[in-house]
Formats: sequence, structure tokens, C-alpha cells
Amino acid sequence: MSRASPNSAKLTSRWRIGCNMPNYRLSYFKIRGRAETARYIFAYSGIKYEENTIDIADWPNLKNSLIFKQIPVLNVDNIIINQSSAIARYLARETGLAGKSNLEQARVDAIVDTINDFMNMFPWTEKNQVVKQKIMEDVFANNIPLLLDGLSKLLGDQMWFVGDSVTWADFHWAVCSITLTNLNVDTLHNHPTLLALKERVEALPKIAAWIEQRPKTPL
Ligand SMILES: N[C@@H](CCC(=O)N[C@@H](CS)C(=O)NCC(=O)O)C(=O)O
Repeated sequence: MSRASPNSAKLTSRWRIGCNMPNYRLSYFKIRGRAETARYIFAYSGIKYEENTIDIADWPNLKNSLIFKQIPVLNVDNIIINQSSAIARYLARETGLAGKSNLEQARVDAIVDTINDFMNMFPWTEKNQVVKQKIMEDVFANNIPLLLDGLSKLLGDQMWFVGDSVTWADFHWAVCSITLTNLNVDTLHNHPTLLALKERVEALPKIAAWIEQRPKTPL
């Protein structure tokens, strides 16, 4: 991969002086899933990385080699980082998207963790389709309204969830809300400000370019 300088004004000093840029390799399946927020950060900041798409046939071999047997993992100059939130948070800190103070960062983290709590309620790996459908409907009826009402309150009439500029919490919401609306087209009907935030993120030119070029997958 070429090692072009990242072009966001918010990058940390290491990036601004353009030296010692790590080699990044992101390993995940060919889905948005738990890697997409990190991909948005890469796209927005212009940092080059290698996308290591894991074919399902190759997964058992790679799985054996991983300490915690799960992906995504991010290889940073041969150091392996697991956990999608840790990966995205690290990239966000590196690129000025984590929040501008410790307090802002705590608010950003709380939003991401809350979204994840709710996304993890869905029975993603349930094999029985009847059971799966039943639980999905249950989560949409009984849990997702709490998430959406809460996020709407936090957003209020602001442009972004935290502070006066975009953070990875906004990216994470934009990513997860695609999955929510794919599962249930009515999800955002009563939450226009959350829909507008998703669209604001997707209209950022570098995010729009990434969305245009990424593989079209259901998840
Ligand atoms: N908490 C972890 C969960 C990772 C996870 O569940 N990964 C799934 C794919 S989304 C996986 O590796 N599944 C394959 C398997 O467990 O064999 C994270 O957020 O990274």
C-alpha cells in the first residue's frame, strides 16, 4: 500500500510531521459488521491501511492463530489489537476523533458502549430462524425505543453527539443505524434528528466516497 500522508487537520503531531506512520492491516470478514467504524475513521482521516478480507473457508486457520479466536483484529506494525471498540478508539485517538478533552472522550465512549449494548441484544448467531425472528422483533419492540429516545435526548439540537465537531461516536451511530434500518425499515421514523445525523455523517465527502466504493453487503 502507498503511505500517503493523512490529510485531516486534526491529526496528532506524529501524523502532522509525517514520520513513523505505522503499517495498518485490518482483518475481518467481507461485511460492515464490527469493522466498519474503524473503516470510517481510516476513510475520513485518509490514513492508508491494508484490508485483509477473510474468506469463510480460511477462517478456521486464522482463528487458530488468534489469541481470542475472534475478528476484527488490527495489526499495527506487528502488534495485534483485538476488540472492535478498542481498535476504533485507538484510531480515533490517533486522528483527533475521540473527543477534545477527557470528559468529551468519556461521553463519546459512553455513547459507543450504549449503542453496542443494544446491538449485542440481537441474536446474530442464532441458527433457528423462527427463534431468531422472534427475538429480533422483541428487541425492536422492547429495547430499541429506549436506545433511540436516549440518543435523541443526548443529541438534542446539536450537529454532533459530543462537542462541536464529528467524533467516532457519530460514525458508530451512522454505521449501526444502517444495520438497524436494514432489519426494520421503520426504525428511525420517529427519530428524525438521528436520521439527520446518520445522513450528515454519510455526506462527509470522504465517508461518501468510501460508501460508494465499499462492498455492498447485507450486514
Ligand atoms: N467483542 C468483540 C466481538 C468479536 C466477534 O464477535 N467477532 C465475530 C465476528 S463479528 C467472530 O469472530 N465470529 C467468528 C467466530 O467466533 O468464530 C468485538 O467487538 O470485536
